[in-house]
Amino acid sequence: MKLIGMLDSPFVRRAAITLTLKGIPFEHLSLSVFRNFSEFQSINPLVKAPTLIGDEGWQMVDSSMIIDWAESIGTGASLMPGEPTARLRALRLLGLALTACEKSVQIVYEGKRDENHRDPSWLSRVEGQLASAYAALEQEATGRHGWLVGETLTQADITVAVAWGFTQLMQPELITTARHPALAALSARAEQLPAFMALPPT
Ligand SMILES: N[C@@H](CCC(=O)N[C@@H](CS)C(=O)NCC(=O)O)C(=O)O
Repeated sequence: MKLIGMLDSPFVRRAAITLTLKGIPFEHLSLSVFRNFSEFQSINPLVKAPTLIGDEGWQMVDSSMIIDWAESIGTGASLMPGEPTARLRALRLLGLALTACEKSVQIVYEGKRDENHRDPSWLSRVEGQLASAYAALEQEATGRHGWLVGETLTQADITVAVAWGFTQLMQPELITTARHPALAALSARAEQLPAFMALPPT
């Protein structure tokens, strides 16, 4: 099995960390959707990262689909709580964290445009959405002891920590540690886990 995409993508990184935690072996091909566009396209014409390629030749895109499948074939306890109240909380947090990832990525993409073609009003809208996602996540993380949903690591912790790390790499001036101490602490804790350390966002 091969996972294609760079670990500086939060979507690729959450998929890679999950595959690792679920004990699913994979080969990582660190191709950029920009710098390695042609090579990526020759493998998957969609040029979407992450792309998972099965030993039988099938391909799957989208980190949430890959994670869903990893849950069904992997070993060990599920990273998603089964109890409805805990599952609701995990899903709500995942929605916020994935929105944060999406908005951070949109800001990066806007920065790739020629300066004359950037849209300041669009950028300001996206920055506001990013700030709202992190404000909501900070509120959810404040005062939690243990992980975000109960005492064991869940997919919510993985995705929130990966989102935080990505935004800190890309827009640290917009989303500061000073205003998000609970998220910074959660992320620091997650980044100490062997699966996070083995898959740094570079
Ligand atoms: N919802 C998707 C988002 C994946 C995504 O947008 N990945 C970016 C890299 S960070 C990508 O493939 N960009 C190239 C493109 O959209 O053309 C997921 O969770 O996997």
